[in-house]
Amino acid sequence: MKVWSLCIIVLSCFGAVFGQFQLGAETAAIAIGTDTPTCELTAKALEDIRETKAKIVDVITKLKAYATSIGLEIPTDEPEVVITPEEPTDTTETRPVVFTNCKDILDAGYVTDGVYAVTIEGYDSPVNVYCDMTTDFGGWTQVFQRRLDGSVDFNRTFDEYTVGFGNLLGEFWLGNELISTITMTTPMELRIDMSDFDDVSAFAKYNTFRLDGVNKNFRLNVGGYEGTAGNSLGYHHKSLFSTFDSDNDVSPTRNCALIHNGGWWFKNCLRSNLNGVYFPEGFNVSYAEGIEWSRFRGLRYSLKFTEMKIRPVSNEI
Ligand SMILES: [Ca+2]
Repeated sequence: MKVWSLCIIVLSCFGAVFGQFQLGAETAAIAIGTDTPTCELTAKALEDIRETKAKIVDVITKLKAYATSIGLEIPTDEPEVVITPEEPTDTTETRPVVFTNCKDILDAGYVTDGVYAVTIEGYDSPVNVYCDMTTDFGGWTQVFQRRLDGSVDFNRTFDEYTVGFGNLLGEFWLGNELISTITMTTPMELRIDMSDFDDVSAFAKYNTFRLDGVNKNFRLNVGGYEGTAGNSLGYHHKSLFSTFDSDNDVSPTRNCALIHNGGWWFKNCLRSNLNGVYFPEGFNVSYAEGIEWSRFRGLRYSLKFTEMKIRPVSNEI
């Protein structure tokens, strides 16, 4: 009711002033002689004001009644506050989620093999990797090598192996720099799956796998073998990565990568090389020029399929 009260006060003041002028100077006594001039109304003037105010209030009351009778809403000074309920939280909203490896993604409920984006320490933007979510209870982070049809040339330079090449959905090498960063950041285990052209499959697992940085030529640190394919990588432990244009093997007379057609951690050449030339089924492979894993099919047989993949050592199924 403050609006109406305000009107009343305003009109009352108007009435008071009007009354003063109407009453004239004889009804007002002006006190002069004080520091602060004051105006005092006589008792009669106050009575006139009260009567005027009562009349105004009466008029206002009648106006309100009339307004109500014709359906006009009379505003109050305590307006109804309409509380708009907050929009319900949309729980289906897609929020950016940061995953650092395929195991995290698997734990979040993504169970399908495929390409996912992960954040890698030292990289400004997410990196696409291929996650094998199904082999050996899943969570095999970052498949970093695949051979399956010979569509990609693996006889590449050191720099190309450093940054990676190929197609994540086909044949590829993820890149030594990335593999090194991942394995230097988080202890990883390695799994290698392979099969021959008779579709006989085998695997090799290593419970430690780490590549040193480029300043150490991506030196291989591998150990703790188990599997069905035989340990044909342990021989290369502590070997540097070599390509035809960067001979880092221990042979003073040979360039193993040049001889065997692909980049690998050659020591004094072969027990394995999964980055050799892809030969089709039935091709008569010469000694150790193809995709080789000596303990599985020997060094005169080039494999049909290989995948190299890693996941955190602490992975608990
Ligand atoms: Ca050499």
